[in-house]
Amino acid sequence: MDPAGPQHEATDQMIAKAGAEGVPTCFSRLAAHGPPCAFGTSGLCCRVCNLGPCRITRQRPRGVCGADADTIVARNLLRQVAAGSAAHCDHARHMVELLRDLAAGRAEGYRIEDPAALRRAGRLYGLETERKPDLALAGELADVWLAEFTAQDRPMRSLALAPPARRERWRAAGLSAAGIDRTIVEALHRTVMGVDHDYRHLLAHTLRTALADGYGGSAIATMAGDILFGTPRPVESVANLGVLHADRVNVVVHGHNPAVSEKIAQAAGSPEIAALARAAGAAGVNLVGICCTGHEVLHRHGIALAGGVLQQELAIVTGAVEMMITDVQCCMPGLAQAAAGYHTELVTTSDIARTEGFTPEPFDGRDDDGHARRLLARAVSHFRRREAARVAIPSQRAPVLAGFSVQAIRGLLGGSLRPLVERLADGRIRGVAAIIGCSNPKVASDRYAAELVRGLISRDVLVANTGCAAAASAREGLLSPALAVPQAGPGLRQLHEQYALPPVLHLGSCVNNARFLELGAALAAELDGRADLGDLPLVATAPEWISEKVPAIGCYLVASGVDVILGQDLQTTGSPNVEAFLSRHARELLGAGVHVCLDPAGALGRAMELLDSRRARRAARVSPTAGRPTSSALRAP
Ligand code: NFS
Ligand code: SF4
Repeated sequence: MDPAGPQHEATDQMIAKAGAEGVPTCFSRLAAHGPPCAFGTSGLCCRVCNLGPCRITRQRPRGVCGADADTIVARNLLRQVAAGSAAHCDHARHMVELLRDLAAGRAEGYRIEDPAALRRAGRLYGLETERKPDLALAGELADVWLAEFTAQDRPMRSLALAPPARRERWRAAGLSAAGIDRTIVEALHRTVMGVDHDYRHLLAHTLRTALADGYGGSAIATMAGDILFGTPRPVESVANLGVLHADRVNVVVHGHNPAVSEKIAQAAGSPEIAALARAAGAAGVNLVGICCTGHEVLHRHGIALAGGVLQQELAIVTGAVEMMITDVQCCMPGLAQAAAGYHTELVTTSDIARTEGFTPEPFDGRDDDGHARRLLARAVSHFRRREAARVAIPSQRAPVLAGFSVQAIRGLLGGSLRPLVERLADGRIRGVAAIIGCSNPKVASDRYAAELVRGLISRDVLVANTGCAAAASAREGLLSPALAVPQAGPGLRQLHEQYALPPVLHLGSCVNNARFLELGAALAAELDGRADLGDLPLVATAPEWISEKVPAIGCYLVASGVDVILGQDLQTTGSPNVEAFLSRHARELLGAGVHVCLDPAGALGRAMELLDSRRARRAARVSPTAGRPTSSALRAP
């Protein structure tokens, strides 16, 4: 299988098919929209009150209330980060509630899939883990986690997932986030008209809010998912639109909540559903994933990945999808227009997500197994309505090896991260780069991510992939060791030869970026007890961003000491002060900053520079950053 260009053809073919059949997609709507509003892209549009909305220009440098560009841009960024963090954190809340209900005997059909993950998490929070039954421990842990949402005047306990040196920095800078709910509510309060106007003070709360996401929402969602559904282990599968089957009932799970997709996955494997499909004239039921929920079932069941956020409508355009089962986040409302052109039924399983054209089928923890079976039976009944003449499934599918939890990585390396730490120290491996975030049709989709990943592995940088960026790598064959290893440098090839650790590690969904924080903390601990993420050759890149979740992730990575390279500007270009804060001041204070590199060659150069200088600083045993905080700008009141 050729890992290069042709994999894009699947997407291109379906865009062309949609065009020929008059089916609108985000690609056609983007073209119709033309260039976006410059006030919006620069962050200079304020609509937080009805004195405005106000748009800042050189002639009108202040809004009606007197707010300047710095205030408005910082306020908009904080609102974005609060919304992105809220998405991850509310997802986490649903997982913790499920764990609590399970412990109380109220979540029929669910169980503790991974008791070792439960005990691991219990120990992290100082719970007594050895002398009690799983469900009792699960109940205690769920209570500890729920208290992370409601904590008022103490920092989140989950911040202790970071190395002690990093926590000390947060304390000194006043960035230790209180409870998740309080932190996010405060973000909205501060950004109401007439409250917080100092851009530095607003940006400090932006970082604080992001930390509530990274160490709160995202980490808790990841740990709870592992407990309930299993910690991922390496698993083989395939990816790209070619995973749909012409002769089977195709069902797509799409969204982010692993609980729903898990139940669908279990039901799809049942003989009862297979028999129904055969009776309907199909060869069986083919379950595939889109977006982060797709990564969840890929990692735990090896279920094929049809694509990321940009393939959601295109999967329907194949004409071969009987049902798409969505939950929360990244499920475009435009799916309804795409599905209207075919026989596809759209289902929403979340009580908080309703879209016209989607059938509401909320999963509520009571008889979710039965619910999943009934949905699949209905999907089977749609098979007869498929118009054979309009079915065109692209042939492209690439082999994938997924399932790289930190535990799986450690397992492959012989039980300890030492082999990786040693190679990072002597330069055989030049660093670890997280390549994360969405795919965006505004840029030459996926090419940035693919070129960057190839460049990094050829220079012996281990790549950790999540979310849609991982789906992009999957399409390029970069998640197949057989295809990726020959493109890697000698250090990574040797690592693969000795330990079977491939050059590109698929860490999971977008909330699983917490696995990158976990990996960083574990590498730091392995290096020496006082080390910090800022001391390690780590970097992160979000080549293409769409969702507000990406600015949130970027901010918690920077706050953790990991430099972040964005392939597209944040909506902050209207304030040079805000941009200087995020790039330079953050570096003084936290040892890392935000960089923007619009082309992949630039991003590759910057990533190598950052990684090499981190390794050189470490080797010279010089402080990895500009040292103690030099300014009180980030200090909490
Ligand atoms: Ni994360 Fe991007 Fe969405 Fe997942 Fe994909 S669009 S912000 S990667 S699916 S969340
Ligand atoms: Fe305009 Fe100020 Fe109201 Fe924003 S808060 S809309 S800048 S008056």
